[in-house]
Amino acid sequence: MIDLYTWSTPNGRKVSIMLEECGLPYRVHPIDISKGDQFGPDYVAINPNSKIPAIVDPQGPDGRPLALFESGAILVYLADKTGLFMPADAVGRYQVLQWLMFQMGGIGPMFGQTHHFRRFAPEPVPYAVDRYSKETRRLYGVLDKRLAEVEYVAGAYSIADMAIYPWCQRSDWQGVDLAADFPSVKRWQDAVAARPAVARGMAVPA
Ligand SMILES: N[C@@H](CCC(=O)N[C@@H](CS)C(=O)NCC(=O)O)C(=O)O
Repeated sequence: MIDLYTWSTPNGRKVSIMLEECGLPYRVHPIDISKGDQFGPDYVAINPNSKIPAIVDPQGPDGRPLALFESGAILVYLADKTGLFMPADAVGRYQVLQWLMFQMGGIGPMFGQTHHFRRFAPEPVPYAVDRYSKETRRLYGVLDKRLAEVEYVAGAYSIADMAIYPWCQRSDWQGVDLAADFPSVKRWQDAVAARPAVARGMAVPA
Protein backbone atom coordinates (compact mmCIF):
# COMPACT_ATOMS: atom_id res chain seq x y z
CA MET A 1 0.00 0.00 0.00
CA ILE A 2 1.31 3.46 -0.93
CA ASP A 3 1.89 5.91 1.93
CA LEU A 4 0.81 9.46 1.07
CA TYR A 5 2.13 12.38 3.12
CA THR A 6 -0.09 15.36 2.45
CA TRP A 7 -2.09 18.34 3.63
CA SER A 8 -5.24 20.15 2.45
CA THR A 9 -3.57 22.20 -0.29
CA PRO A 10 -3.64 22.10 -4.11
CA ASN A 11 -0.25 20.36 -4.37
CA GLY A 12 -1.35 17.63 -1.97
CA ARG A 13 -4.72 17.14 -3.62
CA LYS A 14 -3.27 16.55 -7.08
CA VAL A 15 -1.80 13.34 -5.78
CA SER A 16 -4.85 12.16 -3.81
CA ILE A 17 -6.96 12.77 -6.95
CA MET A 18 -4.58 10.60 -9.01
CA LEU A 19 -4.54 7.82 -6.39
CA GLU A 20 -8.35 7.86 -6.34
CA GLU A 21 -8.55 7.91 -10.16
CA CYS A 22 -6.22 4.89 -10.40
CA GLY A 23 -7.94 2.97 -7.62
CA LEU A 24 -4.57 2.34 -5.96
CA PRO A 25 -4.81 1.54 -2.24
CA TYR A 26 -3.12 4.20 -0.12
CA ARG A 27 -2.76 5.32 3.47
CA VAL A 28 -2.90 9.04 4.34
CA HIS A 29 -0.41 10.62 6.75
CA PRO A 30 -1.48 14.22 7.44
CA ILE A 31 1.49 16.60 7.62
CA ASP A 32 0.11 19.76 9.22
CA ILE A 33 2.25 22.43 7.55
CA SER A 34 0.69 25.14 9.75
CA LYS A 35 2.24 23.42 12.78
CA GLY A 36 5.64 22.69 11.18
CA ASP A 37 5.21 18.91 10.76
CA GLN A 38 7.09 19.22 7.44
CA PHE A 39 10.31 19.96 9.36
CA GLY A 40 10.17 16.88 11.62
CA PRO A 41 13.13 14.51 11.14
CA ASP A 42 10.96 11.53 10.12
CA TYR A 43 9.37 13.56 7.33
CA VAL A 44 12.63 15.22 6.23
CA ALA A 45 14.04 11.72 5.73
CA ILE A 46 11.31 11.24 3.08
CA ASN A 47 11.32 14.77 1.65
CA PRO A 48 14.53 16.72 2.30
CA ASN A 49 12.77 19.81 0.86
CA SER A 50 10.22 19.87 3.74
CA LYS A 51 7.14 20.37 1.54
CA ILE A 52 4.07 18.25 0.96
CA PRO A 53 3.25 16.01 -0.85
CA ALA A 54 5.47 12.94 -0.77
CA ILE A 55 4.80 9.25 -1.23
CA VAL A 56 6.49 6.01 -0.28
CA ASP A 57 5.66 3.08 -2.52
CA PRO A 58 6.79 -0.20 -0.90
CA GLN A 59 6.74 -1.76 -4.38
CA GLY A 60 8.96 0.56 -6.41
CA PRO A 61 10.02 -0.16 -10.02
CA ASP A 62 12.84 -2.44 -8.86
CA GLY A 63 10.66 -4.17 -6.26
CA ARG A 64 12.17 -2.12 -3.43
CA PRO A 65 10.54 0.81 -1.55
CA LEU A 66 10.65 4.13 -3.40
CA ALA A 67 10.25 7.52 -1.69
CA LEU A 68 9.30 10.42 -3.98
CA PHE A 69 8.67 14.14 -3.51
CA GLU A 70 7.63 16.90 -5.98
CA SER A 71 4.00 16.48 -6.98
CA GLY A 72 4.75 16.50 -10.73
CA ALA A 73 7.25 13.66 -10.39
CA ILE A 74 4.77 11.71 -8.26
CA LEU A 75 2.02 12.11 -10.88
CA VAL A 76 4.33 10.90 -13.67
CA TYR A 77 5.43 7.99 -11.50
CA LEU A 78 1.87 6.91 -10.76
CA ALA A 79 0.90 7.26 -14.43
CA ASP A 80 3.87 5.10 -15.46
CA LYS A 81 3.15 2.56 -12.72
CA THR A 82 -0.49 2.12 -13.73
CA GLY A 83 -0.44 2.97 -17.44
CA LEU A 84 -3.30 5.41 -16.76
CA PHE A 85 -3.91 9.10 -17.56
CA MET A 86 -0.79 9.43 -19.73
CA PRO A 87 -0.94 8.59 -23.46
CA ALA A 88 1.27 5.72 -24.64
CA ASP A 89 2.33 7.52 -27.85
CA ALA A 90 5.32 9.88 -27.70
CA VAL A 91 3.55 13.00 -29.00
CA GLY A 92 0.65 12.55 -26.58
CA ARG A 93 3.06 11.98 -23.68
CA TYR A 94 4.99 15.18 -24.42
CA GLN A 95 1.72 17.13 -24.65
CA VAL A 96 0.81 15.95 -21.15
CA LEU A 97 4.30 16.72 -19.82
CA GLN A 98 4.18 20.18 -21.41
CA TRP A 99 0.95 21.12 -19.62
CA LEU A 100 2.11 19.46 -16.42
CA MET A 101 5.25 21.64 -16.49
CA PHE A 102 3.06 24.68 -17.25
CA GLN A 103 1.35 23.94 -13.96
CA MET A 104 4.51 23.13 -11.99
CA GLY A 105 6.53 26.11 -13.22
CA GLY A 106 3.73 28.65 -13.77
CA ILE A 107 0.36 28.08 -12.17
CA GLY A 108 1.65 26.56 -8.91
CA PRO A 109 4.31 29.13 -7.99
CA MET A 110 2.43 32.19 -9.33
CA PHE A 111 -1.02 31.33 -7.93
CA GLY A 112 0.74 30.44 -4.67
CA GLN A 113 2.26 33.92 -4.47
CA THR A 114 -1.13 35.45 -5.30
CA HIS A 115 -2.69 33.52 -2.41
CA HIS A 116 0.10 34.64 -0.10
CA PHE A 117 0.00 38.34 -0.89
CA ARG A 118 -3.80 38.60 -1.16
CA ARG A 119 -4.62 36.56 1.95
CA PHE A 120 -1.71 35.82 4.27
CA ALA A 121 0.90 38.60 4.07
CA PRO A 122 1.19 40.29 7.49
CA GLU A 123 1.09 43.72 5.84
CA PRO A 124 -0.38 44.93 2.50
CA VAL A 125 2.16 44.90 -0.34
CA PRO A 126 0.30 46.49 -3.30
CA TYR A 127 3.15 45.94 -5.78
CA ALA A 128 3.23 42.19 -5.07
CA VAL A 129 -0.58 41.86 -5.11
CA ASP A 130 -0.68 43.59 -8.47
CA ARG A 131 2.26 41.65 -9.96
CA TYR A 132 1.04 38.18 -8.99
CA SER A 133 -2.66 38.90 -9.63
CA LYS A 134 -1.79 40.06 -13.17
CA GLU A 135 0.34 36.96 -13.79
CA THR A 136 -2.46 34.75 -12.45
CA ARG A 137 -4.93 36.31 -14.89
CA ARG A 138 -2.42 35.94 -17.72
CA LEU A 139 -2.02 32.22 -16.97
CA TYR A 140 -5.81 31.77 -16.85
CA GLY A 141 -5.92 33.45 -20.26
CA VAL A 142 -3.47 30.90 -21.71
CA LEU A 143 -5.51 28.07 -20.19
CA ASP A 144 -8.81 29.53 -21.40
CA LYS A 145 -7.56 29.80 -24.98
CA ARG A 146 -6.36 26.20 -24.90
CA LEU A 147 -9.60 24.91 -23.37
CA ALA A 148 -11.65 26.70 -26.03
CA GLU A 149 -9.99 24.30 -28.51
CA VAL A 150 -9.77 21.00 -26.61
CA GLU A 151 -11.89 19.21 -24.01
CA TYR A 152 -9.07 18.66 -21.52
CA VAL A 153 -5.72 20.46 -21.38
CA ALA A 154 -3.72 17.80 -23.21
CA GLY A 155 -6.65 16.50 -25.31
CA ALA A 156 -7.86 13.53 -23.25
CA TYR A 157 -8.24 13.70 -19.45
CA SER A 158 -4.76 13.26 -17.91
CA ILE A 159 -2.49 13.99 -14.96
CA ALA A 160 -2.11 17.53 -16.35
CA ASP A 161 -5.79 18.23 -15.58
CA MET A 162 -5.37 16.73 -12.11
CA ALA A 163 -2.40 19.03 -11.47
CA ILE A 164 -4.16 22.23 -12.59
CA TYR A 165 -7.67 21.66 -11.24
CA PRO A 166 -7.06 22.08 -7.46
CA TRP A 167 -5.43 25.49 -8.08
CA CYS A 168 -8.51 26.70 -9.99
CA GLN A 169 -10.72 25.73 -7.05
CA ARG A 170 -9.29 28.72 -5.19
CA SER A 171 -10.20 31.34 -7.82
CA ASP A 172 -12.00 33.35 -5.13
CA TRP A 173 -8.67 33.69 -3.28
CA GLN A 174 -7.22 35.04 -6.55
CA GLY A 175 -10.00 37.59 -7.08
CA VAL A 176 -10.95 35.83 -10.33
CA ASP A 177 -14.50 35.14 -11.56
CA LEU A 178 -14.02 32.13 -13.83
CA ALA A 179 -17.57 32.08 -15.24
CA ALA A 180 -17.41 35.76 -16.23
CA ASP A 181 -13.80 36.02 -17.42
CA PHE A 182 -12.59 32.55 -18.40
CA PRO A 183 -15.65 30.60 -19.58
CA SER A 184 -13.71 27.72 -21.13
CA VAL A 185 -11.81 27.18 -17.89
CA LYS A 186 -15.18 27.16 -16.10
CA ARG A 187 -16.59 24.59 -18.56
CA TRP A 188 -13.54 22.37 -17.97
CA GLN A 189 -13.60 22.93 -14.19
CA ASP A 190 -17.22 21.73 -14.02
CA ALA A 191 -16.36 18.63 -16.09
CA VAL A 192 -13.41 17.73 -13.84
CA ALA A 193 -15.41 18.44 -10.67
CA ALA A 194 -18.11 15.99 -11.82
CA ARG A 195 -15.69 13.05 -11.62
CA PRO A 196 -16.34 11.06 -8.41
CA ALA A 197 -12.62 10.30 -7.94
CA VAL A 198 -11.83 14.02 -8.07
CA ALA A 199 -14.41 14.73 -5.36
CA ARG A 200 -12.90 11.99 -3.19
CA GLY A 201 -9.33 13.19 -3.81
CA MET A 202 -10.24 16.78 -2.96
CA ALA A 203 -11.50 15.63 0.46
CA VAL A 204 -8.03 14.30 1.46
CA PRO A 205 -6.87 14.62 4.19
CA ALA A 206 -10.23 14.29 5.94
N1 LIG B 1 6.97 22.00 -6.14
C1 LIG B 1 6.47 21.38 -4.96
C2 LIG B 1 5.78 22.42 -4.12
C3 LIG B 1 5.25 21.83 -2.82
C4 LIG B 1 4.74 22.92 -1.89
O1 LIG B 1 5.01 24.11 -2.08
N2 LIG B 1 3.99 22.48 -0.89
C5 LIG B 1 3.49 23.44 0.10
C6 LIG B 1 2.00 23.22 0.32
S1 LIG B 1 1.08 23.46 -1.20
C7 LIG B 1 4.19 23.20 1.43
O2 LIG B 1 4.46 22.07 1.78
N3 LIG B 1 4.48 24.28 2.17
C8 LIG B 1 5.08 24.18 3.47
C9 LIG B 1 6.22 25.15 3.66
O3 LIG B 1 6.50 25.93 2.75
O4 LIG B 1 6.80 25.14 4.75
C10 LIG B 1 5.49 20.27 -5.36
O5 LIG B 1 4.77 20.48 -6.34
O6 LIG B 1 5.46 19.20 -4.72
